[in-house]
Amino acid sequence: MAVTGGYQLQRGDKRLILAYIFIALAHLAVGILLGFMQGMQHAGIDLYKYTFLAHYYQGLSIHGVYNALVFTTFFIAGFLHFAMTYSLKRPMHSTKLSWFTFWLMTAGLIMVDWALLTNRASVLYTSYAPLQAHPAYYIGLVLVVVGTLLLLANCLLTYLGWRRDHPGQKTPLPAFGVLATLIMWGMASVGIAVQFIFLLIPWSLGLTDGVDPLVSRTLFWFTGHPLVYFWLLPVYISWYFMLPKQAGGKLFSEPLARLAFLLFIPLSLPVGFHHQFLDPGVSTGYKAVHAFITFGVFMPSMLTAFTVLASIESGGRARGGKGRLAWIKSLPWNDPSFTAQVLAMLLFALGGISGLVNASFTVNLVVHNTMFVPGHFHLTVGTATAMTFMAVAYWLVPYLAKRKLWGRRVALVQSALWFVGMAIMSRGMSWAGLMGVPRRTALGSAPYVLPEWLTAFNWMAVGGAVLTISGLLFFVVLIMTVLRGQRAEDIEVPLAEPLQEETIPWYLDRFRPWVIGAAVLVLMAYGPAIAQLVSISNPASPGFMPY
Ligand code: HAS
Repeated sequence: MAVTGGYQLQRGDKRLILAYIFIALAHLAVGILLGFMQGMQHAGIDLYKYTFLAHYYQGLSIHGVYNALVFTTFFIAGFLHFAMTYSLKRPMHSTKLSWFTFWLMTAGLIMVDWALLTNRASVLYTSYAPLQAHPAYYIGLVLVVVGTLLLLANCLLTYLGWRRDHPGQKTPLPAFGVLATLIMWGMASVGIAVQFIFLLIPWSLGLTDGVDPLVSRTLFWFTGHPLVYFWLLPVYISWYFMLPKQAGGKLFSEPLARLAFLLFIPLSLPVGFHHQFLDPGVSTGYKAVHAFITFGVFMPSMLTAFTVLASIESGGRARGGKGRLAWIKSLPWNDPSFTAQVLAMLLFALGGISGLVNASFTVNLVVHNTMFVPGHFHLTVGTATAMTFMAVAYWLVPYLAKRKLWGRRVALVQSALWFVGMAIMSRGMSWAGLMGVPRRTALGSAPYVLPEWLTAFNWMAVGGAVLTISGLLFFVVLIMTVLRGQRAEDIEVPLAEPLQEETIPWYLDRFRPWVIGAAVLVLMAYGPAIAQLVSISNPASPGFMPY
């Protein structure tokens, strides 16, 4: 099935997508800089005293929120808007709703920015109570999340319109991926909606006296784990439906691709207790259930590893590559967008393995709350997601700005540096974690640092410095592309076709059975445990702002 081709996006859509990407990248720039300062702090060099930041924890909160929440969410909103309209070859159902969504999210973001930059929300990106932030921070985040739900509504309406006009046709693949991502996220967001609206906002406004930290954390992780798949599924949209074309090949299996996206709907949700293996108040039985389902959600990523690799191989062979492995040489390694994504995959394989270490109930005792966990998530969200979004920006920004990519070689060097920097930094973090080094700690000024930790800290600092140079190069390439890139009207949008035309069973093109399955699984895996937590809840903790 030819996915699509040659559709011209409306000017308003292009502007909107560019605006989302601009906000995402502006926040990423600040986030990267703060990451560098953290790395230096761990190596004993305090750069905070030269800034307006009050302390390490303010910097860490901004770093986490900007990189993990703002960069991702705004980039995803722009990219999904693009993938939806381009693959269905029609504008969104409501242009007014699209712009309202953007402005609502931006208004929320301004509140979040204000609270973070003025040290009123140094509660780290997990918003753990009883650390308390200014109400503006919580309300701002709620507005951003409501924006993503409005995007879901607009995409669903657009899809229904498309279905009416194309009876009996299969949903084009990128749009299918967009819907799977947003439907999963819509269900996942229930946890933080309840946490923020009924617990944290009234508490921060002084309308309630206290909050129960355990109930609050449980609701957070109800959303918090699926949130990582909200960061990952747009990456898979690129790896499955775009990257094969960039490799010069085709999507190896359409049914497997659809199955992987659909499996994430039921399997991403009931796994939040794997972040709480060490928390009291939740029975071992429920923790074990979540551990098993976590091994289940590993599967669609394994499907992805094999399907995407086979699709890339089809590209290598189509370009004349032969032999068992010699085809790898024929791949378009001079294309920074392609190369960056393959490098991201290589590190993501390690990120997946470290995820299994985390998920293994008893082994989690060794790594929980240590630097091992940041070692894991810099290989996943910091590499698979961030590097793929950079790679997407390398063709999407030229397409939207109608300019050729400036500095192809610089972009290649940038991608290689991100790979090397992340490999070094995550290696240092994982190693430190296994020695018991705590995460979320100003280690550079901690009195208990052991001499044997120092080499790992230096790895973290060196990796962080390499990443900062890479980040700088990324922005140079994009800014120069917009300002100096050669004008071009014919920038190609890479959309891959399946290797062979196949009949797709109805359940691989419909979401309802998977949504019902997800709801049942969530009720079974979470219902009694949450009821128990609420029944013993003691909402007595006042807020603390220790910084
Ligand atoms: Fe995770 C903690 C388990 C995936 C992000 N995770 C975190 C935190 C973050 C995060 C941010 O069970 C910290 C939260 C906090 O602040 O406390 N995670 C997993 C598991 C997976 C997983 C089992 N995590 C992700 C992804 C993330 C992410 C994806 C962001 C995008 N994670 C955990 C657990 C914890 C946790 C526990 C809690 C730890 C604790 O104690 O606090 C799986 O979904 C991973 C599946 C991945 C794979 C890899 C597939 C590989 C592919 C590429 C291969 C292609 C190749 C091609 C090699 C199975 C698809 C090469 C090509 C050539 C041409 C050669």
